[in-house]
Amino acid sequence: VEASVPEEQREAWKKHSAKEFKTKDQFEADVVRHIETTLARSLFNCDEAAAYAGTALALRDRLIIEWNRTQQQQTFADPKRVYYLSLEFLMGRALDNAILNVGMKDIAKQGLEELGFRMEDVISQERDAALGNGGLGRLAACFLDSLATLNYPAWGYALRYRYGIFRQEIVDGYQVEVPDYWLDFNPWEFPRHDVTVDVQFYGGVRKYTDDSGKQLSVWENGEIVTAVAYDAPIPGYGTRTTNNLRLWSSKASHGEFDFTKFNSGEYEASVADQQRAETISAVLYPNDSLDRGKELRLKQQYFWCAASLFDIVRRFKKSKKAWKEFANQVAIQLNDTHPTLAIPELMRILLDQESLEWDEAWSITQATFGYTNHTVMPEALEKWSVPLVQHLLPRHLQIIYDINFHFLQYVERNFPKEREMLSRVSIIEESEPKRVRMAFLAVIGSHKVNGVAELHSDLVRTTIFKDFVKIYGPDKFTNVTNGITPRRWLHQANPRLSALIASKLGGHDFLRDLNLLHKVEAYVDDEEFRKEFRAIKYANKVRLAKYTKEVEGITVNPSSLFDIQVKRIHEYKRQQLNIFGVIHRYLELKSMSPEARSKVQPRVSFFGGKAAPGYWMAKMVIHLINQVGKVVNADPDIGDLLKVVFLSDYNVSKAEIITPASDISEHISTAGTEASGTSNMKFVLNGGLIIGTCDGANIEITREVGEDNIFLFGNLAEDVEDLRHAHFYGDSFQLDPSLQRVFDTIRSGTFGDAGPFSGLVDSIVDHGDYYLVSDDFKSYVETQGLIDEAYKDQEAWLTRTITAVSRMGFFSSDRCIDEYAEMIWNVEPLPPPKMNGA
Ligand code: NBY
Repeated sequence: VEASVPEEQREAWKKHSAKEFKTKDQFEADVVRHIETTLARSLFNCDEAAAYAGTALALRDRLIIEWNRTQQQQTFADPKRVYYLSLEFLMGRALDNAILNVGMKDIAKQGLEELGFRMEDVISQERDAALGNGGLGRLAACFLDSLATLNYPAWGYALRYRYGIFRQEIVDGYQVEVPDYWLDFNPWEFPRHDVTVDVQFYGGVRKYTDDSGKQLSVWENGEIVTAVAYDAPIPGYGTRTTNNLRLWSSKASHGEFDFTKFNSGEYEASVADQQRAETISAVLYPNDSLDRGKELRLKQQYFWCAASLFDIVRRFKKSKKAWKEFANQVAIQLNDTHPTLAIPELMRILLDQESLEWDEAWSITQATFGYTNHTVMPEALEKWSVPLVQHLLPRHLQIIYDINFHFLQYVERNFPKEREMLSRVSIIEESEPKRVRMAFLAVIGSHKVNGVAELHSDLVRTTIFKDFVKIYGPDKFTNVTNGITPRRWLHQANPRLSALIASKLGGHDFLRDLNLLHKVEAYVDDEEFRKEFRAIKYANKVRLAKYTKEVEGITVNPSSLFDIQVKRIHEYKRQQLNIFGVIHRYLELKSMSPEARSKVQPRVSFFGGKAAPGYWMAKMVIHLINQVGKVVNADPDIGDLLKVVFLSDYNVSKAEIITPASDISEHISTAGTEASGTSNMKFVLNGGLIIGTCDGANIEITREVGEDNIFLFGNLAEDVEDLRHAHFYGDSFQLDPSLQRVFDTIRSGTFGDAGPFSGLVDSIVDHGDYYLVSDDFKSYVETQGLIDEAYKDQEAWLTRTITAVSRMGFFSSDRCIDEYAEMIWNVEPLPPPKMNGA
């Protein structure tokens, strides 16, 4: 390829090719140049926002050089690539990460100081890229970091939402949603106006016979919406590999607006067309575990799948390889069922456009896709109404029916005696209206299906996909326990702890090989190490206390035990169990003698998280937490013994402040409901312990850190069904007296009007307590008591936290990505690009 460019031209390009800054001076020069020329500002009107912009642009220049090289390198080498299809990437801030990954932390810090700015202040100017709801979206972001760090040739594909997850404000104790318009200034994205894909909706299917007499289908006469690519560089840590995250933005296919319509007086109609097209990528759906079946959501899914598949196929076709090579060049991972339409879309391309036979198309498709499941809860499993799919995607519905036909034939042949199985496993649910079971389509169209923690993967095999294990055999189903990137969740969030570990381990290698943390255990009795470890935890608590004062106006004592539960608000995650426990604690404190009170371990209960806007119960949980906080925090009897804080607008950048500050964090879902959890890993890695149920990755965390270093409580997953049954049919339902007292207190109006809380209490008392709050309440409260006692022995506590940190190596997303690469994708790393010159 190089040879096609004349020698002199190549020389000129080489000579003037962009140089990356290496020294502090060069860094400062780049920052100043951007502030002066790109932003048209000067020394005299450079505020922190401008300093951020200048710094980001300087860093961006560096990233782009490495990014271009990586992409060139990947184009030349043409290795098998991974495509991670996720409707969500919860990236958070990019600047700090970029500085770290190119190894310029010290230079940037000093450089900014010379220019008159503090690095922390500059970094905190950046808005979060919040294109996700919770764990699923953040997992995708951690995976991108690991893929680049491990030099895997990989792309992420998603939508460029104009509005990310809403900002949460708390007004009178209630959640209010505010739009998150985040694109005012986003230096990290590159519009590729030349990379577009026309995506079709609606229309009809016509059958025809081609020249060779072959029967073909064509989908035509639909509406066209154009997808425009926006790319963002994803730098790896300590490597030049810089991968690509491609986000699609929707616009009307005819550009600005339709002049024919405009000129014929249909100006409004023309603008409406344009707006309708742009609506597709306008907003992220804020539900984190509920399928609402909205047409616009299905449009988003198809728009994104179609644009991404077109792009992937276009790239493959450039290599001029035969179709049978496709799955040797392309691995596509489906992050939950949201991208399942990619399966019939690839079939459509292969059948209708490339004229492949069904069997060949199908084996290519199956070999290409892998599917990750993130939930076994029935209300979260996507099912699209058949009439809706018929209307929006008529050709895809045909293909889905054909896939189902072939599949059911296969089942019938192999399990002739099990006729009831056919309706159980059919992709089409025989409801009114009929519905497409996306999870079944994803299983059938993939070669591997994985859950995200061991218990979850077991449940996947024994509950929702039981029949499919029988049909395909057990090897199609596997587990890849989730992980987190230690770059963001240790080094960035907790630089001092990272430095302490580095000082003992002789460098930061553990950030690339987290198993090296095991060497920290040798320092568990080292007085100097312990002292610094303790000081770091305290400093992190002081930082959160300061934040709490500034932002929420609540004073908390950093010497208290910090108990934190931050995650999406959901009944299954049981923030209600936590707040009922807090109320119980409050009532106990109120009834104590001053003498008894003086022996109590002071505690701050922090909560944070967003409720889906239409999820009433979750919103009432937020309200209850805030109301309890109002009463408890103002009670002079209580003082520092108990404070209750709701941290509003929990997001990735706030998590970076919150996570390092916990003594205890809560992961208390009803057993069998939380697929994995990932914040549990973040908290322990930062020197906090867990109170948790035997659920999700808590189980593997226990295995790794040891039973003495985690506080488990509550019923087991295997008993949940019987317990639920007993709530409905058992004859002796007795509420624990202390929980009864909590409910009486709420009903009496102690925390304000009890009306809004009746649903919460009734769901437990009258409606079967589906999430088993009453069943676990006693053991929860007892375990919190054990924690109070344990915390009083500060030395023993410290030993536990250090030990736990040293045993967290397993939970790096690097380990996780290597497992995907080997078990599911069959891809190898590609050595990073060499840099010439500079
Ligand atoms: O995925 C979470 C799981 O609850 C958590 O246990 C796990 O650790 C994490 C990563 O594997 N799932 C999750 O965050 N799900 C969503 O955010 C989500 C978003 C949208 C929809 C469903 C679920 N949706 O149907 O639109």
